[in-house]
Amino acid sequence: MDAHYSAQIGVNGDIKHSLLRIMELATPQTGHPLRSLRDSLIKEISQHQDDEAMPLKPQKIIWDLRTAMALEDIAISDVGAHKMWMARMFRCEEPNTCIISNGFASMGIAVPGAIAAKLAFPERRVVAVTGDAGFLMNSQEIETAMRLNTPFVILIWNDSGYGLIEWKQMNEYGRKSHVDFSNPDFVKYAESFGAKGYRIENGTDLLPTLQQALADNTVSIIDCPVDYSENIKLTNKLGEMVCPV
Ligand SMILES: Cc1ncc(C[n+]2csc(CCOP(=O)(O)OP(=O)(O)O)c2C)c(N)n1
Ligand SMILES: [Mg+2]
Repeated sequence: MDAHYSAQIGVNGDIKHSLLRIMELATPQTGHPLRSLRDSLIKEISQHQDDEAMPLKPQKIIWDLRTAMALEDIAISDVGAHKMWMARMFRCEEPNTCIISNGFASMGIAVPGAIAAKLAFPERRVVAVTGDAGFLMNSQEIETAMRLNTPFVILIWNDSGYGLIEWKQMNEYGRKSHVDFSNPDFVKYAESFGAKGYRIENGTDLLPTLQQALADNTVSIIDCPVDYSENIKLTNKLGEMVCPV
């Protein structure tokens, strides 16, 4: 509960007991109240399926990711602007198939999270979806993954920056400060662990590269350039929806 969610009734109590009692008293929803929201999100993301722009737009990355992954496969999202897009647009059809570091929102969860997911569900394919900064926070765990033989894909959204922090700075101050950095060569970095590395060179490469990487029986790292100019466009669009004047 915070500024954006004002409760009509507050319930303090044991969570299990409270939920069971609420369940007894509440009337089930009829129909599908969230259907129109779901339909409009699907419509929005579908508009980007044939987008060939380079760097790739967040919506196109998510379209290709959803297309390449089976519904029972597991995506683990790190924390940053990519997480905002994943949470907003990644169609999650099965429970616990999109794991997101929320709450305290610690960066660096994606690679270790993918190892854990693969250990728990060896028969499913796993993708760690991560920003470049969050990836570099725990990328040493590629060694663990190689040693434990847990194959999965690491999809790095490369903007050479703290994308989410820049997004917040632009919203708040209209300029950015101290959020840019340079990256190592992620392909060579992957290879130095004995893993596989791929670099996306044009807008139509991501889907076939994801399909190839998902079929690799090792850790595969995809360096995918992202166009975060879409972030501010989304802020403006949402702003218009809330307050059309
Ligand atoms: C351990 C930790 N440090 C700092 C932060 C604050 N923080 C949230 S997002 C972010 C930038 C993320 O950058 P990157 O991983 O490149 O993702 P992008 O936003 O560019 O998609 C930072 C510094 C955090 N959530 N967790
Ligand atoms: Mg980044």
